[in-house]
Amino acid sequence: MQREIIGKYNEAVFDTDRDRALEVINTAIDHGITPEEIVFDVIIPAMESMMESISKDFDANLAQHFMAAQIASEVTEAMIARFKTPPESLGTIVIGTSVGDMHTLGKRIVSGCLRSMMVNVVDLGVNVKPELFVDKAVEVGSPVIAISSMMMHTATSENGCKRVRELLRERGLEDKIKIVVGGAPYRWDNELYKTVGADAWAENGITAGEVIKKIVMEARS
Ligand code: B12
Repeated sequence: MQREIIGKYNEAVFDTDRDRALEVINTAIDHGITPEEIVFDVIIPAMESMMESISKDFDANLAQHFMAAQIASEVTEAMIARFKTPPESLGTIVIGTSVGDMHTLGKRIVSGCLRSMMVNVVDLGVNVKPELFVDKAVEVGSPVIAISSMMMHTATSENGCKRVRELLRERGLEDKIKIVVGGAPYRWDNELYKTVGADAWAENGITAGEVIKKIVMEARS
């Protein structure tokens, strides 16, 4: 069943046929597949295989990338809203993309994973200024600032994670708030998180959830 759904969903996404993709997902839900399974076993692998084929197919254009990401994003949002409601929140964290970065999908998936792990998420959106990350983290008592960067220049920018680190240092918050980063550049260079001044990184939504939840739990004890 799962394989059939993945096949049909992939076909619809490659054809950038939004309605057909949603129909495949709705049928799967009717057959008892959970929203969590849809995101982790269908949407993410489909996105990965799309990325792989895009990197091989030089005719694929930006509009195609965008449409496919939009469909994945729309389905992900709808499924995340239906994830099992956590009985009790373990804590709250803030997340956003760094200045200049409009890529939303990875951040949404990380947020969804965290919510399903009982961690409350304040999503600051895209193009988030360093000051806002820090001010909001202080306001909501977040032990983690999670920064998503999908481009090398937004990951390494002086106005991104590096500036968040400076602000935490200036305000004496380094013991209370940890920085966790993620996105494509950190997968290309596993040591990059240190260069930009982060405390940790994670390569996908599930490991991101695990790394962040661990810090939240440590902050509680
Ligand atoms: C889809 C896409 C787009 C879509 C975005 C749609 C949207 N609403 O998000 C559109 C078409 C709009 C787009 C635009 C652009 N893009 Co683009 N895009 C991509 C693409 C193909 C996939 C990104 C994606 O959605 N991945 C799927 C998700 C599920 O994966 P993910 O984001 O990596 O997230 C996972 C992990 O990284 C991790 N994670 C993510 N965030 C976080 C945060 C934390 C805290 C943690 C712990 C973990 C974590 O968990 C996530 C879930 O598993 C990538 C190629 C690639 N290989 O990544 C290029 C890519 C990122 N784009 C790129 C570029 C250059 C651009 C543009 C500049 C193109 C242009 N000339 O206009 C613009 C920039 C717009 C801007 N200012 O941000 C380049 C960056 C190159 C570089 N060296 O920096 C890439 C790598 C393509 C390439 N090979 O050249 N893009």
